[in-house]
Amino acid sequence: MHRRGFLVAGLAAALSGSRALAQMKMDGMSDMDSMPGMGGHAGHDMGAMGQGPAALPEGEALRELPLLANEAGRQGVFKARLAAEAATARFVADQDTPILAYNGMSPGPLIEAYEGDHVEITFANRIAGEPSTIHWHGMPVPADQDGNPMDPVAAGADRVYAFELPEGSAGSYWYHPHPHGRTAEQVYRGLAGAFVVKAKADPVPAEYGDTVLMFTDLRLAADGSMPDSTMADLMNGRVGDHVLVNGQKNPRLAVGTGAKRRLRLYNATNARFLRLAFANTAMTVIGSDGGLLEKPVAADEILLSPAERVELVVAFDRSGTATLTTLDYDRGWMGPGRPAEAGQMLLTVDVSDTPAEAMPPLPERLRQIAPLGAPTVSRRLVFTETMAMNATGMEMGFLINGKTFDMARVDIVAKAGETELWEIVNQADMDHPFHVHGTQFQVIERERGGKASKPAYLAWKDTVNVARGETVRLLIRQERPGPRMYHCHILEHEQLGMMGIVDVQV
Ligand SMILES: [Cu+2]
Repeated sequence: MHRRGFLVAGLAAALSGSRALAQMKMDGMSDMDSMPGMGGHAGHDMGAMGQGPAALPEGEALRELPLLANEAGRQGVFKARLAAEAATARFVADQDTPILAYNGMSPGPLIEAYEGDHVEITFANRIAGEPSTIHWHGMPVPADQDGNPMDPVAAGADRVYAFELPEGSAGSYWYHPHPHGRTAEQVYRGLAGAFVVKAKADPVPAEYGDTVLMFTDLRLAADGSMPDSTMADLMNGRVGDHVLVNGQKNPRLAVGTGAKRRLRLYNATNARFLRLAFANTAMTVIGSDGGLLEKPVAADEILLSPAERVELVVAFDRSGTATLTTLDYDRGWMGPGRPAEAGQMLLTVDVSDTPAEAMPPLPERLRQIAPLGAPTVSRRLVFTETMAMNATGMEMGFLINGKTFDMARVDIVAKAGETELWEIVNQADMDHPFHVHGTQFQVIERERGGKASKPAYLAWKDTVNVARGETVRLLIRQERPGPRMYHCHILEHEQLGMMGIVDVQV
């Protein structure tokens, strides 16, 4: 409210032009009309059509993400080109869906490089009339190579991103656009890809394979197009009708009894919280955003908030069907139309009676993680929302320490190489997944309702969910100088201002 608030309509105009503004006003109205007791999905564009979401074909064989070819032709260098451009996808028979794609694909091609590699990727922005960038999410790259909103690549322009992958940086990273005011739309229209940095010596048996499962979220209008975002989408973050895995709805995988598979799960959705169970299997967490844990940890379920990743070893010891499904999770939904979180089938695994080839056991120790030592500085970041109805519409603001993002303002000055304690305090009514660029951090404590708890294990993270009413304390050390973004990774919230800049100085 007050001076910090936004008028949705004015905001929409600023973000996406006047065409989207009209759309937003209309959808906003229909949301409000349906407010009392209507269970309809606020995000839908279907009110006028009277139809539910389109049915997508299910049960195709799971496709592995195609690899981005390395054009360097010599050891220790990864060189390639990524073009962001308009493309067409076919999610439903006989309907073309205009999307955005990297090299014609959504999700984009899988980048696989090794610790110690020099990476050089030429980005060609071929999105008509829109700036873009490539942000290397979670990766230890220099500030001026990180595709932040201060370094846009104009429509039609090319730029080279170059960086080294340090020893010890093996992990499950990803890449996506981060242009000012356009990130949310470019991502939900299709721009996101996985970047796996492999270790030269990997303790996980090669027999388990190594498969990326990238979750994205799709909403289709009756004509096969992706509808513009509504007011409910801006408030809650855009949640679609279908969670896709590597671009497919509920694909199938076939394994023999006793098989173990290494799976890297990516939440690449704009705003969907994925609480996951894998029936008829045994799940073991072996890695987080920034690579392997010290030891494997058995898990019954996984909560992946937007932008988080987890590395699993899944054992298929019982023949029959094993399904990866979503469970209910209440992340605080504003207004009507809370989507059904539970019961989405993401992946179906057919476990045959035929025994799999013998699988070596997972080692008891995976690697050592040095705890970040005693902090020299403490900081407190308070997340709040302001929302109110007034005569002209809904006013809302997404704030960190009472402020919305200003590209020209440095919010925090930090010193390279120094450990800091960051306390992320969520005083808002929704969960907000907190992300920092340029480094990985270690969560040391969570506090909720006056009760503090330590995490069960040490892990490298670049994104952590901060539930409503919760405080998360983490240790963080930036090694490289330059400005870095920190923000909520519900991309609509980031876009509406829940972001700041930490300037790291030598
Ligand atoms: Cu948020």
